[in-house]
Amino acid sequence: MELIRLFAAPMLLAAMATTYLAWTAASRRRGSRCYLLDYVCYKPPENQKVTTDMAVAMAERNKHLGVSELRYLFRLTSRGGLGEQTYLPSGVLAGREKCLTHQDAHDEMDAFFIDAVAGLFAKTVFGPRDVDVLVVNVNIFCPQPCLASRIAHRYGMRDDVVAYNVSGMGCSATLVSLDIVQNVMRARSPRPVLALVVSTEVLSPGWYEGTDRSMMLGLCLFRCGGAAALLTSDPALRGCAKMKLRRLVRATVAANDDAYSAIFQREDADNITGFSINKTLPKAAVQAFAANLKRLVPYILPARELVRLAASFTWQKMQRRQRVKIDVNLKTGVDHFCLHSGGVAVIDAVKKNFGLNEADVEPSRMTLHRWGNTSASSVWYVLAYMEGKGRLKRGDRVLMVTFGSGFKCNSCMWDVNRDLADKGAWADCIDEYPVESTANPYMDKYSWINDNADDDSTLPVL
Ligand SMILES: *[C@@H]1O[C@H](CO)[C@@H](O)[C@H](O)[C@H]1NC(C)=O
Ligand SMILES: *[C@@H]1O[C@H](CO)[C@@H](O)[C@H](O)[C@H]1NC(C)=O
Ligand SMILES: *[C@@H]1O[C@H](CO)[C@@H](O)[C@H](O)[C@H]1NC(C)=O
Ligand SMILES: CC(=O)N[C@H]1CO[C@H](CO)[C@@H](O)[C@@H]1O
Repeated sequence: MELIRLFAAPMLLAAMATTYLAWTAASRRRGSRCYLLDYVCYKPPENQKVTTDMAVAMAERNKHLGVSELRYLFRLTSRGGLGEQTYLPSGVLAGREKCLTHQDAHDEMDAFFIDAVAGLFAKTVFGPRDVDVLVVNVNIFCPQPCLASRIAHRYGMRDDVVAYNVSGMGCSATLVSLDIVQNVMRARSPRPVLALVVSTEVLSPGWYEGTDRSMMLGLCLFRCGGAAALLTSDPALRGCAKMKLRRLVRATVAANDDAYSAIFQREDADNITGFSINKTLPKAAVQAFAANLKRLVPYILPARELVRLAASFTWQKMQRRQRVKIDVNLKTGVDHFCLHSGGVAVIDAVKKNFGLNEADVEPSRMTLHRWGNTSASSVWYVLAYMEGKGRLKRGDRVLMVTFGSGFKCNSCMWDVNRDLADKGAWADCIDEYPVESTANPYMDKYSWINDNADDDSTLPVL
């Protein structure tokens, strides 16, 4: 019996390795061709920049907030990891946050569409009438007609363009959009498809003026931003593409109560609607990432690492361990980690749980510092940071990981096609980064926020 067990392990390993090799070879052949031609991250106008002083003034003019709420809000601000250059909608900056209108939301979107989408067409040889598929993802604003129609209208797109608008799918919606694009490409293959993906978030309709602490966090983190990307399945364009999509995996852990309620839109005790963010958020992110990785890992890690994992798994099983623990070394298959810069706590949790170091998460931290949490578009800013720093070289592998309400973790693997060095939206500030500390240097001025630590226990981790 013992002998059989002893031999079973190497045999199992050999079988697993062979199956894996055959399987990945087949899936590589089968895999859709989806190339990223180019992308543009939106840089809002200078007059929408918000400094610590402006954020403090804004909080102080909210008459709902008492001293204890202000103290709480400022403490969050001081630890949020945001710098002095993030952007807010002009309606809020003009002091109209109490009475933001439907038109304000449209204005916010239009400014982005005009700048980023037009910028993208200007950067490539393609025009709006070349687009076959248009996917727009905006979470909390779904007007009639939808935003996809608004873009098709503004740019005079063809009448056979297939347009999708994705809403309510949280910060990980960028990869939901990519998944849609990839599926259309597969369905239409071998006919080539040109796809435009537009990812952004509006702040105006979601602005929260109440006093529920779990809902105040958003104000300190969410900032204006957006990105537009052009993708193709035409192999003839491979030479000018920036990256090739290798594999995309989606995971939703909504069956778990805590994960499901980690980010929730609801009314507070005064019936003011807002987004509550639960302390359980970093845990939900780690759980969703683990669920995602389980399916992604076979496609992204080299055979030797998979064999090592299989061996470790078999060994633990043979020892009849109750809980099998697998330490995946992601770095064997990934050169760059492009993580959603949602907040400091999520970045820290992912770093700790998946064996990453500070250099791996630097692009995400710096993106949070420069642009804030720009929701679904944040990964594009992170990618632009890596590119701007000249770190993306031909053949490099980039793992893009997004998190969002649901709770979802969608991730994908890109292969870099050529050396990239476009500074994009970072052009005027890339040399100032990385900053040594993302702690807010101006909070000393408001030292009274630390006078009383009584309400620290209710501070959700950022
Ligand atoms: C956070 O989630 C837990 C568990 O799902 C729940 O009991 C708690 O009420 C939530 N807190 C807030 C502030 O929503
Ligand atoms: C909130 O709305 C509910 C249902 O309409 C109502 O019963 C309650 O009194 C409202 N609360 C406040 C504080 O206005
Ligand atoms: C980032 O912003 C989005 C919405 O804009 C929100 O769903 C998400 O929870 C935020 N991330 C964190 C860590 O707060
Ligand atoms: C899938 C999805 O989010 N569809 C939305 C598209 O836009 C319309 C109008 O803006 C919404 O009502 C849909 O929910």
